[in-house]
Amino acid sequence: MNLENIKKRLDEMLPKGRVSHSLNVANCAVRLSEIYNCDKDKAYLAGIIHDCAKYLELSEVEDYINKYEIYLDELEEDNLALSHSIIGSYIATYEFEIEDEDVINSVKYHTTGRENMSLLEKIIYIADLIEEGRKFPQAETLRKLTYGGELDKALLTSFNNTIKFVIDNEQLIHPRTVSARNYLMKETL
Ligand code: DGI
Ligand code: FE
Ligand code: FE
Repeated sequence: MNLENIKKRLDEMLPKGRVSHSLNVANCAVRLSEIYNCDKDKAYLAGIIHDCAKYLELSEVEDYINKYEIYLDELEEDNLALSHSIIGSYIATYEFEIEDEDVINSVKYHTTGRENMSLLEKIIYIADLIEEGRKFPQAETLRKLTYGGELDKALLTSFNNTIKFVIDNEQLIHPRTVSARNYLMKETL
């Protein structure tokens, strides 16, 4: 599918506010690609599609899982907040016909992060949190770090924020969030 058709499909799959978040993430990811020397086209593409599965109905989730034989772990099952990134990566592959593994993985791991993330994965992860529409209290700190050349520090701070947020909300922490945080912490020591 070309970019124009992908955008049309996204307009059908997502409410207006989420389309605008996705465009903001894409534009932010392009800006970050200039700073950190990443592929701008890949950054834009990964940005616009990253939340494509965020508004699936329960029956559609079931259909996708069966059709593409998607494995969801115990925490992802019945939790679209965690599974939309995994399911989205299959939609990227099979419906948007994207072949680039790095783009696909940037969608797949944009919610939890993971160990040893690629530059594109890091850019999409952080652009999701600092795009101009994001108003939460820590966003400004993350923007300063990210635009100031401290991408890994911004990521580590976000993983810590997420872990605190999940604890405060009495939810389960996904093991990938923990590995992402520990990996980066060891690396930046
Ligand atoms: O899809 P977005 O809203 O743009 O952002 P996102 O894909 O980063 O999703 C954020 C959601 O993911 C938020 O509700 C918290 C949730 N989340 C992230 N890491 C974990 C988590 N939820 C649980 N239970 N455990 C995690 O480790
Ligand atoms: Fe998301
Ligand atoms: Fe998002």
